[in-house]
Amino acid sequence: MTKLLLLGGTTEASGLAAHLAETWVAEDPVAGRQAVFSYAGRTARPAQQPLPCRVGGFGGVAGLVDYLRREGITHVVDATHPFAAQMSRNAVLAAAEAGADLVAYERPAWGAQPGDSWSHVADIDAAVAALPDAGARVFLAIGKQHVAAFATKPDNHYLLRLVDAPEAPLALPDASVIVARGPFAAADDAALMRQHNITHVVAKNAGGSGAEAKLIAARSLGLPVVMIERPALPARRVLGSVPEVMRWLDHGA
Ligand code: 3Y8
Ligand code: NAP
Repeated sequence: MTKLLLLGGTTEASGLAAHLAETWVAEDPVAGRQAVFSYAGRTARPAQQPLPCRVGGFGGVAGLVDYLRREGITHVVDATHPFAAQMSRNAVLAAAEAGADLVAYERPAWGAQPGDSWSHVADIDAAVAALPDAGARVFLAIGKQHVAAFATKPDNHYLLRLVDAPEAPLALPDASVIVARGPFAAADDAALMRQHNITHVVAKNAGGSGAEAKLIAARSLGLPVVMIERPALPARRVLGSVPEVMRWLDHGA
């Protein structure tokens, strides 16, 4: 019996879930294979998945060990976002303790293309430091969890794109909000940036296609991008495609 926990929350995770449901789980009518999809519960209405789905934290490493043992999980695919560092660290430790096999399924980081003007920074605070002290018009598409960090530079205008409408007033005196869920299109992002006279874009090096539109738009408009590089993650096996994950699942390859 193979029972898989898929830690999701990205375009790639959704793609893998669709493949697993259509082929891998369906292929074995005696239910020798099961898969469950897991969301953190970060957004009000996470996208529907074609697999049984659980939402919410596990309760740290110990909680995840208990879950893995209780549910008889034999394999874990960490397909969380490259910035979901805490989840990835917990998953490596818990899988080792519970004796489950783990791989990460991750997209490559973006690299600057000709015509890009990127400045690479290590984290959110360094991104704030990289911005002008006043007068800039900044497109912030890094989620609501990190907005408060920019309050130390209140004399810029911030255009925020969030998955859910903010419940409380924003910590930024001069900001406007767009509520939208990716994946996004470059032409729409370019029109948005022109409409708001954006002068700077701040982005996480998410990789993949779902968050890339703003970079393509910035390039077409010749805008500078402050690129936040990925957090360091523990050593683990990283696969880059659905076929690689399926080979690993079926043959440990
Ligand atoms: C978890 C699951 C799909 C998945 C879509 C990807 C692409 C679109 C683009 C911009 C950038 C941002 C943000 C973003 C994108 C995909 C992918 C991606 C960036 C959902 C989703 C979950 C989340 C969480 C959410 C965060 C936030 C980040 C908005 C689902 C829709 C900015 C990251 O408090 C919060 O609101 C937290 C929001 C974490 C970043 C952050 O750190 O705050 N993603 N986004 C839900 C859960 O686990 O409970 O609902 O589908 C997934 C996607 N978001 O198949 O359609 O693959 O990354 N998501 C970033 O990458 O920069 C927006 O606006 O250009
Ligand atoms: P994080 O900081 O690494 O995780 C913090 C805690 O949230 C984890 O310790 C865990 O709680 C819980 N958690 C995270 N992902 C989970 C999952 N898939 N299933 C169950 N619990 C989960 O994570 P984050 O950066 O807040 O991201 C949360 C989710 O949003 C992730 O699934 C990620 O894929 C998705 N997402 C994040 C970003 C981003 O920029 N961070 C972008 C797009 C999508 P416990 O310790 O209690 O187990």
